[in-house]
Amino acid sequence: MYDFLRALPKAELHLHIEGSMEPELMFKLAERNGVGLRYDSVEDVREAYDFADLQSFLDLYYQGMAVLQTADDFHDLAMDYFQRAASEGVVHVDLSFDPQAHLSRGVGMRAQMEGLLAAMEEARQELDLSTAMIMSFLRDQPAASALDVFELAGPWHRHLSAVGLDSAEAGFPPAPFAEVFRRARAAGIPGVAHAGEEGPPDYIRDALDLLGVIRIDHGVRCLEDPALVQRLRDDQIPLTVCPLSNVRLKVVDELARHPLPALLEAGLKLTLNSDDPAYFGGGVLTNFLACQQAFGWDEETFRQLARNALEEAFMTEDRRRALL
Ligand code: ES4
Ligand code: ZN
Repeated sequence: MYDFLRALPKAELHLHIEGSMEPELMFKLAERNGVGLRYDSVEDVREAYDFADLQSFLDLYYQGMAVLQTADDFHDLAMDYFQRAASEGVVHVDLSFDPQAHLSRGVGMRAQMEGLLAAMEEARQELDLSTAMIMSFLRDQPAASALDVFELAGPWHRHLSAVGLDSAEAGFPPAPFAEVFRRARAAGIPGVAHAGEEGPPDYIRDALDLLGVIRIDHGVRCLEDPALVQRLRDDQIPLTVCPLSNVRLKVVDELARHPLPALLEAGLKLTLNSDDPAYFGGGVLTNFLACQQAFGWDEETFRQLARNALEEAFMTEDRRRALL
């Protein structure tokens, strides 16, 4: 089964590039940029990754990214991840990033974009890995800030495959972001949003109705609302589920009790993703293997999950035909 899952062409649709920073790279960039870390060693960092909930993770996630300063840093971060992903049999990545988390530290949009776009081009040429960019807004910041960032990114809008919505969810509903998602759509840029991770099923419905998103990130709490499940199934709205993330952030207490089997049984269009692989214990292949262990799924189930991701990824139709 390992060989089968490794060889299966997989697409990653839910990946925060800042959450792919392994402690080794964090130390390397800290030294390169003269940034102090509150850890003495790589082992210290890994030991600190013991989270009670989403917020306790986000606190370390925003801290860790302080080492990212220059375009080269963003390039190296993305290439480091692309190489690992390719070695796990990942053929396509929809990469999310959080520009506000860098702008607020004085790191400009140009450095972020140029570094990430250079790595994406290198991945295409050297790893045969296709990629797409999702620019995410922080929902725990004012919606006016998201609008500013969308305008600031104007010169790079043609590089954006989607806009997203992430960060602390509970208490931060989608509604205030309707305007920025509308503006993106008017510019030909679709939306995706985290919803139903820690937040209630209503946030999933609002993301669909008020933001007009075409995919839901996480979405696992939809099961609390049967009418919503029916809608997600009828419309085959993709959910980008992140099994190991949900375990590490205590959305579920163990993988064997994850709602994935119930979500599958409900006929939903699911994909398996890593979210923040450096923080949650591994990449896409590790998530596939963990599900195999926990649920005993057969090859056909994994083939369908991988196929769902290739169908829903932001890629050219030529590339999709070649991969499907
Ligand atoms: C995130 Cl797991 C998760 N949820 C919400 N926002 C995020 N940003 C990075 N990882
Ligand atoms: Zn996420």
